[in-house]
Amino acid sequence: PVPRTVLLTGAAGGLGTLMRDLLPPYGYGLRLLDMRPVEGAPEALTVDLGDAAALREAVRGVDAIIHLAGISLEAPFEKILRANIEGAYHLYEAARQEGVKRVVFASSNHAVGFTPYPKEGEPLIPVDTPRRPDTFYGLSKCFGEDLAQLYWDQHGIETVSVRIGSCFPEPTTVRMLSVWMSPADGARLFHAALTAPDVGHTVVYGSSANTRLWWDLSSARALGYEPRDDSEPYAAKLLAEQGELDPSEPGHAYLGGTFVTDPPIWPH
Ligand code: NAI
Ligand code: 15L
Repeated sequence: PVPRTVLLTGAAGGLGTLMRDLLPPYGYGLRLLDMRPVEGAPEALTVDLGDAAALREAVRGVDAIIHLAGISLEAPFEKILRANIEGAYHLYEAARQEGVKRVVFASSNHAVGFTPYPKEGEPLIPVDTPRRPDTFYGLSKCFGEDLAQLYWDQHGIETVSVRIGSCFPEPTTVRMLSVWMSPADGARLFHAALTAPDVGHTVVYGSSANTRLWWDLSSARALGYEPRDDSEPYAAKLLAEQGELDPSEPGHAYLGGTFVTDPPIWPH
């Protein structure tokens, strides 16, 4: 069945703001949630992932959940623990108690960020490559993926864990030429993740069909995802400005880019 009412957590964030515009044309009615007010949406639920009772109320009656809320950069472990680890647990508990059977989980490339990216002629990185988180942030995404697997095995709640590359309107770095997911492709992938039958717990990489792609999109395509965008039109300008990646520099050598050496810190 095609889910119609979808809870979008993290609706005030960058990706949430993009998806609020891009998903309704597919026919979804979105219920918005964030700990911050959502601009232009006074009806949005202002709920912290730490508030289990409020979360349970928020998921009541929805057909599916897109879980974007959480700390999206590196932070002290205690903060990551509360927002991303305990927060994801509260969300899955709410889903279990209210009978919600499909979740799309915003995982991240940083769950495997310490994986060297493939050099020319080497195979693309598969989804079952060993976890190599590059930060406490990436580690929390590993936890989220395992939590999703547990709730599938134990409770029959299905999840697509999307290891998102970089979903922004345009690629702005040479690394992003390989990991960019255009917002329109992001919406295509979330739509596929919401509607594909029998996903159990499926892990996919989230990116466009980039010429310089580093990872294998076949598990995403198996859901029916057909990416239409490619970062290549941005390549000449970005390479002229920034030069080629130099894999002898640690901040250039891995999937996670500078997260491995100098991660951006969550400002809140
Ligand atoms: P963002 O930081 O712009 O948005 C995250 C939202 O979550 C914020 O609006 C924040 O208020 C909310 N939030 C944080 N802690 C919360 C809590 N305890 N309770 C309720 N809400 C809370 O991040 P962005 O870029 O929109 O990313 C969304 C999700 O996708 C995140 O989980 C991030 O880790 C993941 N992701 C995003 C990528 C991207 O390229 N944008 C790449 C890989 C993963
Ligand atoms: C992420 O996981 C972050 O949430 C996002 O802000 C970007 O930094 C992205 O990864 C990336 O790797 O570019």
